[in-house]
Amino acid sequence: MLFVKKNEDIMILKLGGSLITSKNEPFSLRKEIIQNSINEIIRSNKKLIIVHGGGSFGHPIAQEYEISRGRKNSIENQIFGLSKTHEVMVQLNSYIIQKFLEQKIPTLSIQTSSIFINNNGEVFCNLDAIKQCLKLGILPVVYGDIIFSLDGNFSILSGDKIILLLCQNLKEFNINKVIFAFEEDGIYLYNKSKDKIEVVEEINCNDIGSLPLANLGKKIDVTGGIKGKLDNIKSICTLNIPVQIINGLVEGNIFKALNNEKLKCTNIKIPS
Ligand code: IP8
Repeated sequence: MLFVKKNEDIMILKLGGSLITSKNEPFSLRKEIIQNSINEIIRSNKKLIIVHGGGSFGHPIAQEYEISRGRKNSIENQIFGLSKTHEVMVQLNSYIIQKFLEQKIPTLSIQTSSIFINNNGEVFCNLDAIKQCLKLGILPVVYGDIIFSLDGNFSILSGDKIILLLCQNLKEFNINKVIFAFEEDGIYLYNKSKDKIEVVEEINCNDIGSLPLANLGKKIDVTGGIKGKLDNIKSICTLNIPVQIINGLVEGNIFKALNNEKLKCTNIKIPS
């Protein structure tokens, strides 16, 4: 079928930067993980949007030039760093697109910095290209990127924030689930009675702010780490879209999540 009916069900899948790249070594792809993820996505045959993060491509450069903090004259060559951050994200994105095309899956790169713009802290978007992709059966692949502000400033728009913006603005599609594929089994909480940390199976969206989050160590992340992720997830759930946090390293998990099959993960329940 070429054209989709109104309010067709779609899902959004985030391929976390720490999943698809090795965060310890700049510009290192986890090729096998990417290939397995792509195979599972193709096998699931679901209509979806893929959003991927920056990992060891975007984050180190963005951090070096302090892009997320906006224009700073004290940082040498910061504008060069702005284009460089974008360029390395394009490289990562191209690799993923290429892998889909090798399997003859129509896929299109959507350039975040061209469709989102910041005006006084509010992000505006033109999602027509994504809508047309979905209508034509093309898989749109969006990515965390730099974002311009109308006042001449700039920042970073994370993959997570992009997902929230898609959920808020893609009204003619019914987004029935957002899946975050990371390299952990889900959200780890500190269980006081057992004095140990464990993955929580289900979280009520309203409880997100008061969770005893376990500290799993700090990696370079210019866009807010787990706390920032959970704030975004809460906003997504508030739109009545359930969220699932899965371990993309475990073979079969992405396929299972896309097919709503049972798997070890954290489910964030929408408010009842
Ligand atoms: O990894 C950030 O996206 P995220 C992208 O989804 C850049 O936070 C350019 C650092």
